[in-house]
Amino acid sequence: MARYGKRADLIVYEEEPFNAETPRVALAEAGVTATDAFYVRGHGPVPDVDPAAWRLKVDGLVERELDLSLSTLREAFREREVTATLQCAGNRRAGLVAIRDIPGEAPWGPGATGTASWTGVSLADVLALAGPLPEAEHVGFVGADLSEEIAPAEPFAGSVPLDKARRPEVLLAWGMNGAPLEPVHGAPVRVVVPGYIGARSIKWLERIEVRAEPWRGHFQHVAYRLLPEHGTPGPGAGMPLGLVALNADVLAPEDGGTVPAGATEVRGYAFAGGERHVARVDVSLDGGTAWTQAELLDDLGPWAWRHWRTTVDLSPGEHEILVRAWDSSAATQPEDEAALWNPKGYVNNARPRIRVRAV
Ligand SMILES: Nc1nc2c(c(=O)[nH]1)N[C@H]1C(S)=C(S)[C@@H](COP(=O)(O)O)O[C@H]1N2
Ligand SMILES: [Mo]
Repeated sequence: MARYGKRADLIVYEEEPFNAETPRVALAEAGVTATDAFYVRGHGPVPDVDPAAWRLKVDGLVERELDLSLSTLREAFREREVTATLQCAGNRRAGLVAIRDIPGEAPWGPGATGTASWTGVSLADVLALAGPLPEAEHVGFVGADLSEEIAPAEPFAGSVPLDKARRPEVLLAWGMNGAPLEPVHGAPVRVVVPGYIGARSIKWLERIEVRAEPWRGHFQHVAYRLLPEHGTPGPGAGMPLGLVALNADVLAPEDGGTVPAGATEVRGYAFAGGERHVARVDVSLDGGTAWTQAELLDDLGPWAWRHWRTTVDLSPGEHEILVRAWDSSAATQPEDEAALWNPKGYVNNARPRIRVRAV
């Protein structure tokens, strides 16, 4: 058993802070990822938060500052459930590392993502009580964990635009997959911002600050920004990441594996991010000349990925299976992974390809 009640087959990159990804087989099991298989991304140690003593402060550009207990939060606002995919901006970084090393960043495969049903209250309802002032444009979230990736250590934090924060799908969540939120996933309360990079879904939430400007702390002003290939990370350098870019990967068969010749099922996930949805997934066996359309599986609602499947006929020998997803804005995935390389290794959304040998 890995730590924090996780399955033993999670791929652990770091023990402290704990960072582990879901193996492809576990992602393939169901559209909703089991909690004991759900990936964990932590920039600091899991803080010890006592739910009975926990308070949520809401301050900044508001008419009324709030200081809420957990029971007030649960009783004063309407409970909601949203099924949403979380995806780390570093998901699939391994493909970029293979081109050129990215020191200091975990070489995540396709499992720094997962889908869960989240229970909580809408941030919008809490903001309505606080009353954002006319100059408010962004909503910042501050976690209780201190990250020593930077000196002096900083709490993990970030912001989203006020327009997004006012949407009903943005939750202050205490439940995950029908059970109380686990400590490693942000208990007692985390933010869930569907459609945005995982880094905006702040765990161990302690404070909400309504602001005129985006968050200026390390995890939004320096990290989680997309630099040009030869760029240097620094305050304000590169573009801030927010909405998730269209992405997909193959979950079965195993890359580099051997399968019986003949009919072979190919499965995977595709996630559109933002307010887009997955419109189509194509599979090619000849490097992208001929494509067949995969079947999209369970529709888990507007904030979740789509699993997909198709059956291909494999003659004995080596095969490369190439996939491209399309979203509702008619965007498809970039062809060339090499063109996506960036110094921090974010947003590898290139078309996935796997090799299998049929015998
Ligand atoms: N307080 C806090 N919130 C956080 C983080 C963190 O390190 N501290 N990591 C973020 C990142 S980068 C991601 S991808 C998601 C991961 O959520 P999970 O660990 O529940 O899968 O949490 C986000 N929220
Ligand atoms: Mo992340």
